[in-house]
Amino acid sequence: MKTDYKSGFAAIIGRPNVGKSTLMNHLIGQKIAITSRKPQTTRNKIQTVYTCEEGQIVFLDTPGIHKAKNKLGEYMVNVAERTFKDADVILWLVEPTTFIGAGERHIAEQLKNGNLPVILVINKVDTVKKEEVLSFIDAYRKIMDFAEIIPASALRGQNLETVITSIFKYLPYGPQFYDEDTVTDQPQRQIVAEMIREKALRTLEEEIPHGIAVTIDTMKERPGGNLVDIEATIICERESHKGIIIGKQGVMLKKIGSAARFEIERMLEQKVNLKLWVKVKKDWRDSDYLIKNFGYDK
Ligand code: GDP
Ligand code: K
Ligand code: MG
Repeated sequence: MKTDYKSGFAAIIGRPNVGKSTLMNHLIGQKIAITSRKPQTTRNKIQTVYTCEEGQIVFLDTPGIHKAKNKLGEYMVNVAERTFKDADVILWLVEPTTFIGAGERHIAEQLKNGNLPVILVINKVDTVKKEEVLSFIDAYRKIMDFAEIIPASALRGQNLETVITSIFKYLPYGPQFYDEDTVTDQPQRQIVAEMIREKALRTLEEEIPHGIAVTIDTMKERPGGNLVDIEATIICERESHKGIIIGKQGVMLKKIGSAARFEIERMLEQKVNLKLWVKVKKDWRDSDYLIKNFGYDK
């Protein structure tokens, strides 16, 4: 038995759209958390697992910390707070800037109370001049004591090895929690639902706000194992949204379906027959029952 093996939990925090999901996907080398240009894409606490010679890191992806406007918002804030408690180290992603707003200062205050080591990742440095990076580091250094400050680009994969090395520095010695083929503990259905939701958000662009959810109604492998039948429902808040999602003669829904099918087939390494439905459920975001029903209660 190895005695120098390390294992533990790293929580990824930071404002919506700072690149948390992109970073995690890149580290894991497989798409698990969905990404998009819209804020608050991530609703669930997703665990991904990174395994190497040195040990195992279990990543906790959190929804952005923000003020709750409805039940779903409240739920997302709660998940973020709970995730804090499970972590050994915190990975805080920020934008490359010298302007540190009230939101960041608020997060820093919370972290100071937490006693966990905080690794600051200044992400998206591919979008700024190299000479500027030092001034960002200086600006952030002033708001709290960080265990490490690492400039990186999640999108380009720049400096991510340093991120991994730094995380291991702060993990305890311990056993391997998951076997090395595991990349997530999320049920496959939930990942499939998230993939469909991502394609819907991307395809619809600015037309539909965040009021959509996806449920998987059936997911069954045909005998012989070379085809999976999936039926899923896109839930929206208004009749008018339903019309937009379906599109003229079903064109929009077809687009969403074929983009999603392509990605699901890649993940499952199987052919997929995907059927999509659209349903209206008013105010689903304010309903405890529906939030639970859609699997947002973990
Ligand atoms: P999250 O809300 O924090 O999970 O952010 P996402 O991972 O969904 O990323 C939001 C957007 O920022 C996406 O369009 C990403 O492609 C983009 N993004 C993430 N990391 C980087 C980066 O290092 N450089 C650049 N240029 N864009 C990035
Ligand atoms: K996002
Ligand atoms: Mg995300």
